[in-house]
Amino acid sequence: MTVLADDINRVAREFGFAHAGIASARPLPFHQRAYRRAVAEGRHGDMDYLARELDRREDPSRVLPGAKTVISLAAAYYQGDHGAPPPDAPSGKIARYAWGRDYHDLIERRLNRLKAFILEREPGAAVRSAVDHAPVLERAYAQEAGLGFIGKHTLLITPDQGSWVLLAELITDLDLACDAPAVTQCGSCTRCLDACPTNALIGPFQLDAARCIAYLTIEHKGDTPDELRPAVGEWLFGCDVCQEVCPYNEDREEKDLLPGLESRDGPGPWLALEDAATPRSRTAFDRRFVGTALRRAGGRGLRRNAEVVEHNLGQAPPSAAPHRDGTVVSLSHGE
Ligand code: B12
Ligand code: SF4
Ligand code: SF4
Repeated sequence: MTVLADDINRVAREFGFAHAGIASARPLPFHQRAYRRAVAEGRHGDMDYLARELDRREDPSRVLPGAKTVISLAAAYYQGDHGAPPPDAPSGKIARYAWGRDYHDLIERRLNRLKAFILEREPGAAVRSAVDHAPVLERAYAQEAGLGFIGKHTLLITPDQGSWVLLAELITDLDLACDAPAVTQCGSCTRCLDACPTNALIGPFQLDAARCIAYLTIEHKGDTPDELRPAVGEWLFGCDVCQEVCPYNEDREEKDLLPGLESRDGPGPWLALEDAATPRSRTAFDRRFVGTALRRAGGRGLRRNAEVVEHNLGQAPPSAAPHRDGTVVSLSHGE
């Protein structure tokens, strides 16, 4: 089905995706083993859902019976650097993927349009969409589909947008022509591992999520561990440090930005700490942050983060974060 595969690629770009590729839906034993090892070592923090239904997560045919191919899609979100913080109010940094509107709905809508296009051509086909929270090893299938390679910071790096892309998939029972897989090209570089403020990258391709600022500021429900608070620096929601230092992300320009992710449609690069820390009812919080990714942290989470950043702004920049075993390692990077 080469013609349909080519059409899917073309239409995906028309619908706003920066890249599309197709991989076989077979399980990927290398990634299965890496995933199981990470879960066995407790590297998923308290994101218990990652440890559930492992068989399902590792095999697309458990998500869609009869699955033959995974159409992997990447949406670009780079639109510059943070720039200086607003001069008028102490503020915290927002990770770039969250500057505009929440990507889930934006991508889901486009996935549905692409699905409708496929069903028009192949009315009997089974097609299931997935973005982020579906049980799919998104980076692994994207690499298989040739969209880019997984870097040592564990993220997918594309030739055009570097790692500044979000991923999504359509799993199908169609026997589409597959693309050639990409191979990792980090070489001897270790910039991301050296720069991670909390030493969350405990080895190449190994992330201890429980130490990652993205986890601590978005997914984690409890307090920020005392020993990691200084290293969180100014990050109020998410963290981009391992991507900022990556040579594959150097000199990026805004290109193929997914419509809706523009920072004018969301919080943008900085959020006033006072705004983040304002106590609000559930309804008032939802109203204030409606349509943005910041809702994921919840009111309590944002208040906790604002308190950490406020404390850090009054302190000298952190120079070291303790490893899991308690030893202190100097950082080459300082927030
Ligand atoms: C849970 C989760 C998190 C957790 C854990 C992150 C992680 N690396 O696992 C936390 C909250 C920390 C997080 C943070 C972020 N996340 Co997140 N996250 C997810 C989610 C929902 C599941 C990931 C997962 O399964 N983790 C499980 C563990 C076991 O995976 P892992 O340790 O990385 O192991 C894999 C690889 O490293 C690989 N591997 C292991 N060894 C080796 C060796 C070699 C040679 C190779 C090639 C590969 C390899 O095998 C494993 C299985 O594939 C995915 C969406 C999805 N369904 O995939 C998004 C996803 C990975 N996140 C995404 C983003 C954007 C982020 C942040 C950049 C957000 C931010 N700016 O704050 C940070 C980046 C932190 C980082 N360096 O990874 C994007 C990444 C896009 C991309 N370009 O790759 C995804 C794909 C969401 C999406 N739909 O776009 N995330
Ligand atoms: S997102 Fe930040 S804390 Fe997490 S691995 Fe990357 S640099 Fe480290
Ligand atoms: S910073 Fe270096 S090691 Fe890390 S992902 Fe980029 S190229 Fe790979």
